[in-house]
Amino acid sequence: MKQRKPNSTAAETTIPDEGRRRFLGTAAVIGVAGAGLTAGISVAGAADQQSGTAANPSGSTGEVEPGQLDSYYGLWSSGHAGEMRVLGIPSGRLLKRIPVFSVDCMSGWGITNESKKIMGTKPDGSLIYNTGDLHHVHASYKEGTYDGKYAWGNDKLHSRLARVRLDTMECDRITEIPNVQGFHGMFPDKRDPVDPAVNSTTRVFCGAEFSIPLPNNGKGADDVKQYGSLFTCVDAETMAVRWQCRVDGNMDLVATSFDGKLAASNQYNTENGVHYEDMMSAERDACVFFHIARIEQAVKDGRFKTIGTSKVPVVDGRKAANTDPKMALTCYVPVPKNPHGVNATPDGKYFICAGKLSPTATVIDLQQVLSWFNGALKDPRDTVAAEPELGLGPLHTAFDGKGNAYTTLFLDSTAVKWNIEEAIKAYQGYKAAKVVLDRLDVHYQPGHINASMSETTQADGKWLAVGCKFSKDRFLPVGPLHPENEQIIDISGDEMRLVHETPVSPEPHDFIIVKRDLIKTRQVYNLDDFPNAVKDPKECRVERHGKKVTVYLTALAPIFGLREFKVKRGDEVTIILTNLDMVEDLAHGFGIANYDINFIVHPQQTQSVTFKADKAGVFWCYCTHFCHALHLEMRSRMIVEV
Ligand code: RUQ
Ligand code: CUA
Ligand code: CA
Repeated sequence: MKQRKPNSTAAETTIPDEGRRRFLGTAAVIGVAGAGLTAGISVAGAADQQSGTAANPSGSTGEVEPGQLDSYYGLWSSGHAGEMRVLGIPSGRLLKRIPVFSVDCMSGWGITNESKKIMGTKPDGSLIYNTGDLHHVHASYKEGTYDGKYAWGNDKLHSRLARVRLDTMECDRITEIPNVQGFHGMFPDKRDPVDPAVNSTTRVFCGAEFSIPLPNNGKGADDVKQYGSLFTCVDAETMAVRWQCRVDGNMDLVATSFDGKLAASNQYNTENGVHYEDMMSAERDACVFFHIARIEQAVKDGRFKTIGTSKVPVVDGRKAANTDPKMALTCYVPVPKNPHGVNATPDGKYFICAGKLSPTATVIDLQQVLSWFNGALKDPRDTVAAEPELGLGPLHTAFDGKGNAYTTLFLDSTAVKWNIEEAIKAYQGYKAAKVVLDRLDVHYQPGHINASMSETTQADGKWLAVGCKFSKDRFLPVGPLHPENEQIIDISGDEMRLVHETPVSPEPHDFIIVKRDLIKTRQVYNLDDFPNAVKDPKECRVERHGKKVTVYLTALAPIFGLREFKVKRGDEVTIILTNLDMVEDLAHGFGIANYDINFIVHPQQTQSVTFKADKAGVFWCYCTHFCHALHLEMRSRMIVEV
């Protein structure tokens, strides 16, 4: 195992102490004016970031000194923990967990009416799904780089696409995709569509990994010919499903081109096998390309079907229906068997499909793919520009913006740095080509890999994160399941250098590393954004309509607007709570003893809960979130009368 010292990188600027004190001072003053004895928690970090002051990590070691800020946001998935996470990079510090598909009793996600509405409920008000499997995180783009608006995460378990607003870092929409299972790969447009006449909004493309009977209605389970999988396009703004494209084989990861013309997905099961031996039987699988403009034209022209009860147009992208390249919606490029990740190079020229069962990565030239679609190229295999041998178990690839690629080798437990143009020369027969530039042991069995700003026009070649699936001996053991290990690697020099590692709770898959000044967060909500806001403590009251009772409540440190409220056993109670505090970071919580109710409200935010008052008695409602010197005293009583 190589242990290397960090490359020396240019020292980044430090925020002067004086400036920092000023921020602290301002925050403290607002704190006093706004809420009396507030905890006076400093908000220097947010202030730095909002004002755009360049604070720094110490750069070369990846350690971020106490009081200093990271230079990148890491947006991390969590797999079957069902949440999105925010890490500071390069430190690897966990800054926030964003519940998405999972219920979270700190924030009240899945408990408040507002979050339940986003997650989806049954007629009785309970959640449709309590679980999810969030694999991939990608953020919205404008002109080839992140615009700081949204991040999306997929749910492989229930085939849902979730959107997180990056200003509040909270989930605001979830869409379930019809007629698919195992929705895995996902990637948004990297720029707005080329032809606004056909489509004027940004899209998110979603690949489905499992084939299912179409329609999946209990018939045809034994007839594999009825099975299929669909590639889905979701509107980034409305989050509505726009269209689907049926393919042969399955899909796995998804990539999009920088010009908005192409999307692709790697296929490991072109065999359409149901059992794993069948899925490995063919020597070659494929990377399937989608000609987006043609698909959208076909939808516009009415050349589609619908499946089952879904109204979403489904076009036919299967091989048999796409034999004429000039009309084809899809192009199947053969690649070695059972490939995995497919990634777009930041220069916009290539997609790289990692071999998984083959020790190679396949470099596909997008210009050549377009040539095939124009009829100028006969064999789809001729779109391949290179196929370097990298090592055992290539899974995912990241980029430094200097022409180099970094691929994880799952079986070798290494990250390999290689040069794309050299690989192309080698493929053309040039013997002296120097393809592999460096190898670094990682610990252990890496899956995803990503570099700072990797799949954008601003790929900056500074930091690489490698998501290691096993940490074995790297951390104190914590029972049967070890944490996973995110290793942070300095890629600013010729050699990769491991600078440190961060244990993470299982099980992250993919992640992106975004320059911090591209994301502008807000800390205080706007009262007017909540139609049900209780705008004044004087408006606090209890209203009854038959057995339905609504409690209008405010929180203003350190008191709730009602010291007590009375309901009757058997009532359906809705509590609407507005936090009237205006100070950054001054959240209040609301927990009702023995009633399984727990949520928080941010400054100027309104949240509500609805439940059945099925137990008589006195139940203390208390502020669960530390807010004030009198936080413990911040209480109300729910009196449930018989
Ligand atoms: S996958 S280890 Cu869910 Cu992204 Cu490749
Ligand atoms: Cu309000 Cu603690
Ligand atoms: Ca296969």
